[in-house]
Amino acid sequence: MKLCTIGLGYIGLPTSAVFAKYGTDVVGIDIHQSVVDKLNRGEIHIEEPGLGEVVKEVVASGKFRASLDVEPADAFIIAVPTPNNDDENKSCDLTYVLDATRRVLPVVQKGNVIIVESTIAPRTMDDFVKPLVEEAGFVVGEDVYLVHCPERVLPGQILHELVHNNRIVGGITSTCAEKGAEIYRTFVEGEIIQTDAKTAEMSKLMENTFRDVNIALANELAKVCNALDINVLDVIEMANKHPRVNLHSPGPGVGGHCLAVDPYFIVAKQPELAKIIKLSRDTNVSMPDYVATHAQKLVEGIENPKIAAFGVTYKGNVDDMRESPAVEIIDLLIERGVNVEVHDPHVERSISDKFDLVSSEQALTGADLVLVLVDHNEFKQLNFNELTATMNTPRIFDTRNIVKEDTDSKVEVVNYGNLY
Ligand code: SAJ
Repeated sequence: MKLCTIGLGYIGLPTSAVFAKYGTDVVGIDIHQSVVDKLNRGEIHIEEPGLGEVVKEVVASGKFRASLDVEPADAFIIAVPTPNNDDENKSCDLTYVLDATRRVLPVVQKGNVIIVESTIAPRTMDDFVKPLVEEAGFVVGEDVYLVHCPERVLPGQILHELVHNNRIVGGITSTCAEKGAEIYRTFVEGEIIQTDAKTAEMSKLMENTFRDVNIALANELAKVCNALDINVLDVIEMANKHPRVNLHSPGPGVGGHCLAVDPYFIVAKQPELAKIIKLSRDTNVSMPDYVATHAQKLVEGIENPKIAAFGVTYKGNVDDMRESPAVEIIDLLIERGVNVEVHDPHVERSISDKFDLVSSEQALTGADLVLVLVDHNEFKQLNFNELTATMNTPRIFDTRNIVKEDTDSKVEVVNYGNLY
């Protein structure tokens, strides 16, 4: 089988590499010449554990190559971004998905399978993608098989989850779903569940929405407990001893290109009905201001205070800064006139024009607060002696509850449990 993947980002690249590793001939398409060149040298442009080795191997074996131009193949996988539109309810911007479909159609032949893996608004396959394929003269389900197979892998564990997670394969017809399932059987060891396209679209969106709503509940609880002088972390620990309760962890906000984006796709389709989903988004969006305001309070009374912000990515042990609440918090503090120096061992260049990245030594020197914004492994064991020696005021505000207090040291650790 030959596969042509459109989009070589966080999903398209690992998916292409794994198909190639399992014997499929894969050509991956990207619009960036630099990405194509780098991949063809066997190097990668994103951070993901284990990915570098697999790409190197499949480029060397000739099973994978990258190109700017779409080529004929047996199957096509579209894995391009679906950002929010700039409208009131942040609806799903289908531009890249529809453009990719239009690019593929001129090389499509009878019997081919077209798969959209990008996360899309409910009914996108039926209402937007299918008509494009029909306009090109194909009968969907007879000439060409059209499928939505949403990606569900967790950044940081993509290679493992690609193989072991269950897959939902939503076909426009049941034959489409069967043809799609056949392709994923190449390497998927989890269950492959066949359904229709709109059920697959909504299931994917609800997975991320479920998590977003639960994190919003934890963040709301943190605010309520803080106002009532109750330790929220103890509350969560106690409540989670109940066999049917699983409170999530409060944090500095919800980032990444999934949870902070996808729930809006549902809200935009039914704004009058999707009320909890919208409110949860609002709660999570409010967290950066909450954290920035509390960080400012913690340095109140200090003349020209300096904050050392640790971490800019949307979560730990990744290099992805998309929708990162950490970036928003740092930008907010800088806009409010606070002196902030920023350190992140996983990132080379800041995406914000408001700050650059510095070494941890430089950030800590003369600082009055370490603001831990990301749960990178490197931040779990901060050197308390270094902190006491170099900081002006040895204090930490740990928004991720990862720093263990050292009672022998002079460093004060504040987290959501004792913020009140
Ligand atoms: N977060 C919290 N508290 C928590 C858990 C997470 O504040 O208790 C924050 C994280 O720090 C981060 C954000 O939420 O900012 C999202 O992180 P995540 O680890 O929950 O998820 P993502 O965005 O990395 O990946 C999600 C996954 N979806 C689910 O777990 C339901 C993944 O399986 C999907 O494939 C991915 O979205 C996607 O691409 O849609």
